[in-house]
Amino acid sequence: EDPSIPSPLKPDAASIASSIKYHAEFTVPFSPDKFELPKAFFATAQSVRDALIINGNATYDYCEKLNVKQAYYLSMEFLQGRALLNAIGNLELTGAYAEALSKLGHDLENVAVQEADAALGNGGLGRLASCFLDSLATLNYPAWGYGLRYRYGLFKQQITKEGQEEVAESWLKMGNPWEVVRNDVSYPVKFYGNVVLGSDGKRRWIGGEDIRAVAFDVPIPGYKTRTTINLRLWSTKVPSEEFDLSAFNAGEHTKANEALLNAEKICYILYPGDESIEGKILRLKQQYTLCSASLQDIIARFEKRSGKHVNWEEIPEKVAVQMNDTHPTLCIPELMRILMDLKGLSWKEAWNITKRTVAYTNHTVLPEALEKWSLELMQKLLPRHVDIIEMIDEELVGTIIAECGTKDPVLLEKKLKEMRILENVDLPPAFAEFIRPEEEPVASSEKEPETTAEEPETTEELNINLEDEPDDVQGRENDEEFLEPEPEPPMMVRMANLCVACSHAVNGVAEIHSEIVKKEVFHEFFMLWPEKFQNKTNGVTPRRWIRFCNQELSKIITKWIGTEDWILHTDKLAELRKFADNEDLQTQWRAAKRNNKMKVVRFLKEKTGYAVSPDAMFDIQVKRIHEYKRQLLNILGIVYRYKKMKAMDPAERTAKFVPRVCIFGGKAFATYVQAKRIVKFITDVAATINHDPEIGDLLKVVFVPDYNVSVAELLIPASELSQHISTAGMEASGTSNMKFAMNGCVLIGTLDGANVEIRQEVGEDNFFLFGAQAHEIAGLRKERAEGKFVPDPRFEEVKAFVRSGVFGPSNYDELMGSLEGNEGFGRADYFLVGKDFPSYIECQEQVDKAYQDQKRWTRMSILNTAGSCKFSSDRTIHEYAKDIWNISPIELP
Ligand code: DL6
Repeated sequence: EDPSIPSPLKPDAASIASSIKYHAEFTVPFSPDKFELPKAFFATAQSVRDALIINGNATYDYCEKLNVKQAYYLSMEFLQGRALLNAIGNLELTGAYAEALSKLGHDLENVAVQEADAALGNGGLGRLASCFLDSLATLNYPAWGYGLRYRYGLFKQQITKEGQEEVAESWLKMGNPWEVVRNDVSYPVKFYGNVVLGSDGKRRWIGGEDIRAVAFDVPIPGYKTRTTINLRLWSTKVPSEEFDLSAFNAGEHTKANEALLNAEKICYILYPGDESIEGKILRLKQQYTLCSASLQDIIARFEKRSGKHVNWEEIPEKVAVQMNDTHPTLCIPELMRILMDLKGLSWKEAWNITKRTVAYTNHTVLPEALEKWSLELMQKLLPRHVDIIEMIDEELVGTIIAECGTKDPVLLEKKLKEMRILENVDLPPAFAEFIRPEEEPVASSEKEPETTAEEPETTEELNINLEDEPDDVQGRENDEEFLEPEPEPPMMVRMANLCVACSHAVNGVAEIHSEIVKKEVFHEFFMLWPEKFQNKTNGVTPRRWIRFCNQELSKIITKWIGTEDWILHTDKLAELRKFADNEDLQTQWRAAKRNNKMKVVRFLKEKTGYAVSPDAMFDIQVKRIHEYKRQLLNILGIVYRYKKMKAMDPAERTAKFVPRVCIFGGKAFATYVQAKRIVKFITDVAATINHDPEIGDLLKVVFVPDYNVSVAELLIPASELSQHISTAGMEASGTSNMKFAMNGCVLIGTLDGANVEIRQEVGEDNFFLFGAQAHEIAGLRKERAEGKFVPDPRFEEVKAFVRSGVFGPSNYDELMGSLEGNEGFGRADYFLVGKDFPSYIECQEQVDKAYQDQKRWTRMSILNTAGSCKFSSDRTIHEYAKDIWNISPIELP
């Protein structure tokens, strides 16, 4: 052993310092003369990475040796955030790293904030995937994550006078010190081309456009264990660095680079706009790249571990593939293709293996979010997969007919309509006799010929019938002359139906959501295969979401429980219950909260210029901006409060209202116009209220720009009240609600998603409940549609106030109109803001009353932390491992 090379497995401060110095000199992409913060971060991260690689290799070798069953989590999103503090925290090296850096003239906290957030996700779904990785590693499960290495993370949000503006987030600008590129691990991924029948009677996919997916590995350390699992992210490039040298030399520079750009753009951004055909194609290419490269990799590993005698039927005993929502659905036909076309298995064999290998998690019941793809588009891009999907659809049709029988054709038709994977497509010829002739589906699907066209040059050539509505033909309806024939409904592939038909397990992410999945969204499937359906209530990692982001509270918890075991066994948090009224604990608890609030006060000043008081209640709603999450209800509640305040004299105002800082954060999808209007409205209200001298510290409203994981880590520990106020039945689970509760924040919310279970766990008295319940929503919408809804006068008052111009020149017609039966602006309060408004503002009055009694409030806060045991992702992962994946932990020797 060369003693001059520092060993990452001897982690005292001195050896860490020399490892950092080594990296600063030899491995970082910075010039040699300075050792400033960005370079210090990079060198520190690389020194940590050494340890992670050693542990990661040991974990890999051990799994290989034992050849145990392994779970693979496929997700288009991983919202990792920053990694440094998490990694050294999990390795229990935080103190040693702080000391080492201080020897080198730097402060750990300043170094850590140099790291760009890895924002390869959009919201809860992506952050859940990241929490799962932490728990999988911590609990020593053999598992990997697979995703895409987007060059640009979720956009950076800037708040200007116009509202939200999106700017590209180049998180890789300075390089990524955590990843290891594996140039020797790459797979071909094909698009377009033809399917031909070989002389052996088998179908083959040939021609088309080929790219390669290259593996980038990110090691994921567990807490207090050497187990380090892998997040493999794919990046795309051209095969064998194709470059058209003659075109380049002839001055055709763009053409020379065309193939490269075509391949690389697949991994440019998460969720490229898909209004255009180009955008749709790119998204489908992304999904297929993830599925194809990951499945090829998984199968290659299975083959290698099998040794000389590969028994393909053993795949389900060695491999579990979890599809995080429908985005990775293509891994179903891709696994079938690999097994049949490349490994020579029969349809029956491949189908049996696939069904026992894949499982699906549903994360949304919003109809518009249930993915569908144009069959035509898919046929052009992935002709072999469409072949396979058609056969799966045929298999499903056969099962439905066999189960339902043909005695009741109306029922049979209803079931087929709801359950088939292909929508608006004729029944396969073998089953055509089962359709009642007078009600034959309108779409005629002339089956594509055996071979499909070569890759088209332009999108016009694609000539695809997308699902878009025809142009507005208002006013022409009664004019016989202009009556056009009804356009044929487009043929679509319903990805969720494909998932349910092929998965051995289907789960929702909170109890109420899983019930809705069974009783409504996939009811017919549930009747057919009740045994497939499960619930797996989400969870969050207590390492990142209390231990590391809220150090002060963590110390208090450890002190009062008498052990830090709660970080691994959150059921121990329940022991705090018995101290909920203890004055010493209450005093320490409040002090920790105040210190966390002080950090936020400084942060808000720096980011927004607004000065807020740490003595006011911090009331927070941070999540993606969406109409169903009802940021609009929150801000209208604030407007109502402001209006009431203005009508009172100062003494009355101060007696009645608790001072509040109302904090919003979240991004609106770039093309979601209504969500962007909401952002603009919040910032306009903030500008008026915050500058009103009569109001002062009694009410402040702040929209925090560019909400991301790191901002959440700062805000959540400082929160006192947090809002989870979706229209009941629409939020699948929510996970920030769990993080807030863990950090001693009291929730105000509807009976929706995981709120229901949180309220059960923390106790009804410690949760502010309001609003209509999920089973009432359909009736309430109907009532609205029939014009029977009578709005509360306070709701009318608040809308009129907004329209009066108090918050600027706009009358907010589109927003206010959307809350009324005003068809011009769409959905006539589809999200029932007006219905829930009275109970919401009354509930907020209860919040004020409770906060005025600080002892009562602190008790509620402690009981929220104590009651949050269930919401650790460790619990969730154990459940997936046992009930769905059938995997067991491994203990590294
Ligand atoms: O399961 C994680 C997370 C839930 O907590 C949220 O309630 C839910 O909205 C979110 N779902 C999605 C689905 N998006 N799509 N498609 O992000 O999942």
